[in-house]
Amino acid sequence: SHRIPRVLSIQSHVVHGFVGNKCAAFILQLYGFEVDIINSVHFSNHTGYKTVKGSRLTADELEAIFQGLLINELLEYDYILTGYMGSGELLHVVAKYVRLIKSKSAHIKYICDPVIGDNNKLYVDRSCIEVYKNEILPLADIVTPNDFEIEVLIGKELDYKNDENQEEVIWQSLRSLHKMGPSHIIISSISADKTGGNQTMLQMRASTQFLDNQYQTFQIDFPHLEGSFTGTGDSFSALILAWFHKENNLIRACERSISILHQILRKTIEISKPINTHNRCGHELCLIESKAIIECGEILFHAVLN
Ligand code: PLP
Ligand code: PXL
Repeated sequence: SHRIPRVLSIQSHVVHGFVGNKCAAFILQLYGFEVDIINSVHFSNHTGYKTVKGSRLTADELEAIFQGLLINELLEYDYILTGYMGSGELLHVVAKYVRLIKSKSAHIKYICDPVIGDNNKLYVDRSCIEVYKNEILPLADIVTPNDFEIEVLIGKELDYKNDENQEEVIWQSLRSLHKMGPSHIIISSISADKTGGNQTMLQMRASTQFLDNQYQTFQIDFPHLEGSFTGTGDSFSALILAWFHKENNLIRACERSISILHQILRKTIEISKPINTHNRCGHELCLIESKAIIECGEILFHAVLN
């Protein structure tokens, strides 16, 4: 029998715009997944606007939701996806129930975007860091950190550009993170600033750990697009989940996901009105208008094995 794959997605909800669950639900439902949605925050809009109103889920509220699902025997998933959580307390409850869901079935995959911050700035409470390290990473199958999040998680600053052996720095850091739990790691973009490379390009790096300390590592180079976008990381992790399910292959999943995201950004630049975010121009992703792009999944950029 062909059962519809079920996903539990725990991320932000915004009334207007596209970040967190607003991205993940649309993308995953479009691909035919059944998505159960827990909102870690319920905000008017993302935090780039001049004001944000709304509320955050508390650890007790999250515990109650999970208890309801558990008692009704609804805690049965094929995938778990998490993004912005905000506090260590909330993450601790997530870890407890991911552990429980995984204990019932061996095939479940947990895709975790370990949202901590970017460009040396935290946008979650500090308490998240230890919970990610000690409780979440050991349960995660696929993680999608940015380069700042890797540094925080492995507890080491990475100096790519000034290091004689840049490749070694990157791969050592990936291996350190593998040792903390996840067998798949995807850094969706490293800027040319960091690598000292071609300024018009970005680089994805990814790594899979097989049994007995064997690794497969690869990169995908893709063009940098000017502009300020939100929800790209959240869309990316949902795309990875979907294409990892369809392809059962991390390389193909990454090629599809980064190619689709690039086309969504091009579409957004082409048709969207910029919004004023902290005196910069920003764009809400034009996800609905990108429906055909998401469904098509054309590969524009190819992986190169390292
Ligand atoms: N800014 C804030 C306030 C956030 O909560 C988040 C969380 O995801 C981000 C930025 C990061 O988004 P991304 O995962 O697309 O880098
Ligand atoms: O996409 C990241 C994100 C998630 N959640 C909230 C946000 C943002 C980005 O601004 O504000 C609440």
